[in-house]
Amino acid sequence: MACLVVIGTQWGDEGKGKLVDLLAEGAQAVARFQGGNNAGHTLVVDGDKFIFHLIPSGVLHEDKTCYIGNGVVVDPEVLLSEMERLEARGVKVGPQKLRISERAQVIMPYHQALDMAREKAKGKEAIGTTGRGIGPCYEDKVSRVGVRMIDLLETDTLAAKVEENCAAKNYVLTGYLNSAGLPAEPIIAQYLEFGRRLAPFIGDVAVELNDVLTSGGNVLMEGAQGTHLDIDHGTYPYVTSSNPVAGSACTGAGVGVTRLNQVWGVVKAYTTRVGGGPFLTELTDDTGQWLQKTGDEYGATTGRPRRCGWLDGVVVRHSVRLSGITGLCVTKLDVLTGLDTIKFCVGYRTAEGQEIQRVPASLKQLGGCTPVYEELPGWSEDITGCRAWDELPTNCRAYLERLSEFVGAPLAIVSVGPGREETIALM
Ligand code: 2SA
Ligand code: GDP
Ligand code: MG
Repeated sequence: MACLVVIGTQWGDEGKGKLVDLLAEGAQAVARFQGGNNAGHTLVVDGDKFIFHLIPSGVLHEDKTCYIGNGVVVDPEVLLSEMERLEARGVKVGPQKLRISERAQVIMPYHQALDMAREKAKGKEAIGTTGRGIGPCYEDKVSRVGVRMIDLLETDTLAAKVEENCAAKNYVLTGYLNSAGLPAEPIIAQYLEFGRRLAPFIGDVAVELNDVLTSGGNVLMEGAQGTHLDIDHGTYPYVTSSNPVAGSACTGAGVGVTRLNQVWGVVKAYTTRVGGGPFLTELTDDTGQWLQKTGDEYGATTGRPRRCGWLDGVVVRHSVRLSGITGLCVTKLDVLTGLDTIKFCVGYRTAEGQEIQRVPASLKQLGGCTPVYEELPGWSEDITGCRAWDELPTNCRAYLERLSEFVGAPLAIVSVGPGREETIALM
């Protein structure tokens, strides 16, 4: 393995959490490199369900160290409560187990206030964010006014930054967004207290991860969200504010490009999207509702129902290209059981009648496209007990083979249920 990056190839919620938990077995370290507590990564272990928002999905393995890289935006309150919830369930999360980059940006109360007030002001045009303050926090990072984890350990630095930021943010919140402003003092006191509690966990994650690799250890990089939510490569502006593509593992964890060996892309066997934005293969009919119900498609962070539709090969192929994906992990195949026919999108027909196999940057152009489908026969056999390729029904294998051929990447893993054991390894 050495350094394996696991990313989402669609609009998130492909099942990255399950895969990372499973693959963590062969790693010494598991690291998050982008996003924040907008993520909801679900694991089902021995029938017990865990949802992680900030803590990497390797945390249930006793002997693995989990890292939160510099590219992650950290809400310390959410992190501390996630740690407490884990401890209450018997999972110890000490400073040997969890390391947080001193360079990671901190989500502040004014980030969340801005996120929610802006979404409200946008009305019908809202992005459909998770309301966790992700966008405003990344904005401050790029504007060079952000608070970093290390600042929580320096009273003067923190006080100066919070005072300056509150003044600027309150101007916008009260002046433009018709919302309440936030006083600086209580925030400073609260965040110094968070810093005091998190101090033993804060360190130079880039150095520590490189040490693991240099000493021959394996590192698993855990992507959050999905490629089509990428701020550069996704359906902008209906995207998140980070880069979920594999290349971001380098900048977001402080590991050199030449250290990455493999990139595995997680593909849900159909497509879901939560929040606004284009979704060409969306089904607003009975089949869409059936997928939503059968797949239990609700946001793992906000509980919002996820929009559902057919698998879009153009979307996945775009992701294979952008991240240099070397293996596909196909999840939720079991959800498709019982459908007579399954549609697979292999192109977009533009308003002018031309067939294309790439995602146009213009939302206007994309909105004028209709999906071009291939129809494949479904299967009715229960596949949740399958543990080997040959045990899968012929039609099921044909669907997977067509996907792999179309997107140009080999199959690595097939997942037939949420549990760790409900998995077929092919690599
Ligand atoms: P944000 O909050 O600024 O990142 O929102 C911007 C867009 O990114 C989408 N987004 C997500 N899409 C799928 N899953 C996510 N995590 C949760 C989950 C989502 C939930 O695991 O189910 O619970 O609602 C996630 N996080 C961000 C978001 O919907 C916006 O379209
Ligand atoms: P992530 O954000 O990519 O980690 O995915 P989420 O946890 O948000 O959503 C994936 C959901 O699908 C979770 O509830 C998982 O437990 C579940 N899941 C993962 N793999 C499978 C699978 O193969 N079959 C079924 N039925 N559920 C799965
Ligand atoms: Mg999720």
